Amino acid sequence: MRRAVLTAAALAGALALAGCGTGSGSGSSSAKAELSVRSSYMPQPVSADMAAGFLTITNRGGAKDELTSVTSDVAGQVTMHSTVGGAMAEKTSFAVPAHGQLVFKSGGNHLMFEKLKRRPEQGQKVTLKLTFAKSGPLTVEMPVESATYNPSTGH
Ligand SMILES: [Cu+2]
Repeated sequence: MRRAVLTAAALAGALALAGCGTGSGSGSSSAKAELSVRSSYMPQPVSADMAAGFLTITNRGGAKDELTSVTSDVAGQVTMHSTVGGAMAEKTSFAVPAHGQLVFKSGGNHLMFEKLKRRPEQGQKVTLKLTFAKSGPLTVEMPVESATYNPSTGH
């Protein structure tokens, strides 16, 4: 009998705690993606009709998002590629994990600017628009660096 009472009390306590937890769950503003872009650059293209671009998208929010398309004023088309085992594959979207990063870097994921309208040169900037599944679009001013630029050394 005593045991049964204790169990009931413990249960009631657990329920009360659970109720408290859901009641204070109104602070749900962190449950969406908060995206920002850094470390963007385009190596000055060696070809007259195609260029590559790299950047890092950081998500400080508690929900994932998805990069679904990229457009640019200098290119007729921008495609997104992954590199797996040395071979590149075009992808229609890239996941941006919650509290994580989506990295485009030399030798890995990259953007391909196709059908160039002009040939970007070192010192110029290229404007990009990134479109996401949930978050609003982001505009990026991507600097054009030397053809052999290495972001870890800065040259
Ligand atoms: Cu590619």
